[in-house]
Amino acid sequence: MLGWEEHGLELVHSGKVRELYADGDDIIMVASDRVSVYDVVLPTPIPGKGRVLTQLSLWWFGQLGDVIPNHVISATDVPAEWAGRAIRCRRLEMLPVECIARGYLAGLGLASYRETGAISGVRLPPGLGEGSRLPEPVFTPTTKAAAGHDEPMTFSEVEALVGGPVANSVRRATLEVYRRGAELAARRGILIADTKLEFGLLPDGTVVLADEVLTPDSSRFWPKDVYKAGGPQPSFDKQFVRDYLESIQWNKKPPVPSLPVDVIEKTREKYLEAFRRLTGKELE
Ligand code: Q0Z
Repeated sequence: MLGWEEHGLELVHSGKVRELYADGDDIIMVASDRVSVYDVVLPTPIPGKGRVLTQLSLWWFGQLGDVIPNHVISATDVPAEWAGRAIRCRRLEMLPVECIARGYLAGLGLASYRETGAISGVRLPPGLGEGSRLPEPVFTPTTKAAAGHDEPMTFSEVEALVGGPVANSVRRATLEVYRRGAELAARRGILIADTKLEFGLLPDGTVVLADEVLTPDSSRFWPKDVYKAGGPQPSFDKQFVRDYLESIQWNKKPPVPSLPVDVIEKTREKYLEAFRRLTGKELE
């Protein structure tokens, strides 16, 4: 039974903080206000987060239109209840690779470097540490594991999976999107340490940039003014949440604590600040 406000679309995928619906030949990607930290979703939403991240992604797609075509059909032709936080997209045949570019050492990239001196088969110079800036950005693809954690892939493995030409296309596009994004962001006070992109194919084989782009959910955003290599960096967007969860000594097991109003409000303001700094616009 559908209420007056309901869309009746088929849910095709539900992620931690987003949903994907089918609408005829299109898909509609909907960002919620949910926030995930330490791999869990908090019971407290951050009001407006879904709208900010959706509008930021749309802005980047526009900026990057000369690097690669994208899946966006319309930011406005979506059910009214999702206005501002949903995108109507071309439905693509998604590539089974998470395309990651890294410009700084953190997370899985750091772990891999410590073990082997390399990431995804790319040898790095000795002496780097947590938070170090890399001599140049590196393409560090991973598998898309259905369950459990994504595993690093070498470029040869990507070639074997999707073919040489498509592998070359996604590597070039991933590095160019990262370079352009990180350079613009740094001029505006945000370091983008790494970013994860997803690509898909149109029926004619064209490689298209999909999913979300250069948002704080798909990338590590660090405040540039306090950046100092040699240890962990604070998160631009989620640091108030992390600090709060540390302060109450949460054991990282359910039940997941809710957030106090001042933490919600300060975090909401960080998402808005990221949007304003990067785009130079106020959110409509
Ligand atoms: C995106 C994802 C989300 C959960 C599949 N244009 C497209 N065509 C076909 N499939 C996708 C896209 Cl973007 C697609 N994801 C990631 C998004 C919720 C998972 F909103 N998975």
